[in-house]
Formats: sequence, C-alpha cells, structure tokens
Amino acid sequence: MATVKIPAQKVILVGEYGVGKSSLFRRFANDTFVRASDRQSTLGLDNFGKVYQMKDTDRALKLQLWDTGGMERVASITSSYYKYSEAAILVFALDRPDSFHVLSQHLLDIVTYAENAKIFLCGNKFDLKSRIQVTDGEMEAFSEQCHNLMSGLYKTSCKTGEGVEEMFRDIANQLSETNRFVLKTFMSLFTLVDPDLMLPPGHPRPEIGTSAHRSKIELQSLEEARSFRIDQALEADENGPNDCSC
Ligand SMILES: Nc1nc2c(ncn2[C@@H]2O[C@H](COP(=O)(O)OP(=O)(O)OP(=O)(O)O)[C@@H](O)[C@H]2O)c(=O)[nH]1
Ligand SMILES: [Mg+2]
Repeated sequence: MATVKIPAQKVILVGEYGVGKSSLFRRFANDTFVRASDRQSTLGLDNFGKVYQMKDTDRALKLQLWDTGGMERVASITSSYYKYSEAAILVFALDRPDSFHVLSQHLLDIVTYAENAKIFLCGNKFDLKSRIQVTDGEMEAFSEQCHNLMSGLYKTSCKTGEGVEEMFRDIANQLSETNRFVLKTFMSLFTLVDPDLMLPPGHPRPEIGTSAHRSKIELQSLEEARSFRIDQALEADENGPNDCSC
C-alpha cells in the first residue's frame, strides 16, 4: 500500500536579536532551554520538522520550523529565508519594548517576501513577570493597526515552557484548517471534471463516490501541493545565497 506523505509547512521565526527565537526553536525541536551564560547568537540557518496530529480527525501536518537569528545584525536576511513560508512567527521579548516597536519593519519584510504566510505574534520571556513592559492592550492595538493581519497572539516562556507547545499546536491547527479550505475550493473547481485527471498516471482509481475515493484525491493533491512548496524552499535554501555576506 502506498504511504501518504504528510504535508509539510514552512514556518519561520522573525524578530530582533536576543528575543528568544532560537530558544523557541530549541523548545520545539527537543524541549530544552539554554541559559544566558551558555548562549551563542545564531549565525546560520537551521530547520526542524515535527508532525502534529489534528484532533478528532485522521489529518496530520508537519511544521517545518526555520530559525535564522542574529543574521540581521551582520547582514540582511536573504529573501530565500522567507520564500514559500506558510507561516511567520513575529517574536519580541515582553521585557524589551524596543524589540516590540521595530516589529512593523519585520512585518514589512514578511509581507514583501512571504506574501501568503499567515502571521502570528509572540511575546516571549513571559516568566520575567516583574519586568514585563509590553501589555496585552499594546499587543492587541498593534494587531489592529496591522489591519488584523495577525492570525494569533501568544505569550510564551521558553524558560518554563509556558505557552510554547500550545502556540505551535494552534499554528498547526490553523494551517490545517486553511489547507482544508483551499482544498475544498480547489475540489469544487474540479467537481465537473473526471477525478482521474487529478491522479498521477498509473494511480489506481478508487470506486467513485466512496469516502475512500474522496480522501485519496484529497490526500494526493495536498501531498503534492505542499511537498512541492517545501521541496522548493529547501532547494532554494541549498542553492541560494542563504548565508551572510560578511
Ligand atoms: N527568562 C527568559 N529568558 C529567555 C527566554 N527565551 C530566551 N531567553 C534567553 O534570552 C537570550 C536570547 O535567547 P535566544 O534564543 O538566543 O535569542 P535569539 O532571538 O535566537 O537571538 P539571536 O540569535 O541573537 O537573534 C538567551 O540568554 C536565552 O536564555 C524566556 O522565555 N525567558
Ligand atoms: Mg538565535
């Protein structure tokens, strides 16, 4: 039986130096935290994939998280980092208003280079309770100013882990819902067309009208569309000038 490839979605971390992008990446990848004294600024690209099973369905989705970090201090991040992103997490530190007030610049880069990406706002270092200087109201006001471009607002602590996994799961859920919507629209365009046209040559045709028939087509098209995008992103990263020019 053919194995179904789980659709992968490229998710990028964007934000000022030191706000905790690599810490979010580390929590995502292996649920660890590195303290200040052990820390080094990121000067490269890293990516890690993790599969999320959607609740109450047999659908699954892989978040492919990318971390750049630090590069913005020595060179501008190349557009290949943003390219083919399905989501961007705009990260700032709740104790650093400067990292919050420059977000519109990062947002501009996202909408320029990753125009289809869903955008999520993440206030990190939520554990530093007494030093928090950016309020929920300011986060909401920023979201409104951006014409509600934000698909989600989160507060996280990489130190304690609070809110981190919940944020990634919510992003996975939202991307999965978007995929379903896109797929439904896509499928509705093909309702009058022979479903065989949507299957690759030699692909066995399930009995028309059965749920197996529908889900096979759904999975096939999702798999192909998403795999194509993530392969392109990885290829662009390998071939493109993804390192700093220093
Ligand atoms: N208290 C606290 N410290 C954090 C948290 N997240 C990250 N840090 C610390 O903040 C510092 C910067 O974290 P990084 O994850 O390296 O930040 P970054 O955004 O990747 O930084 P660059 O790679 O330089 O852009 C480190 O000393 C972390 O230990 C958090 O949630 N709470
Ligand atoms: Mg980093």
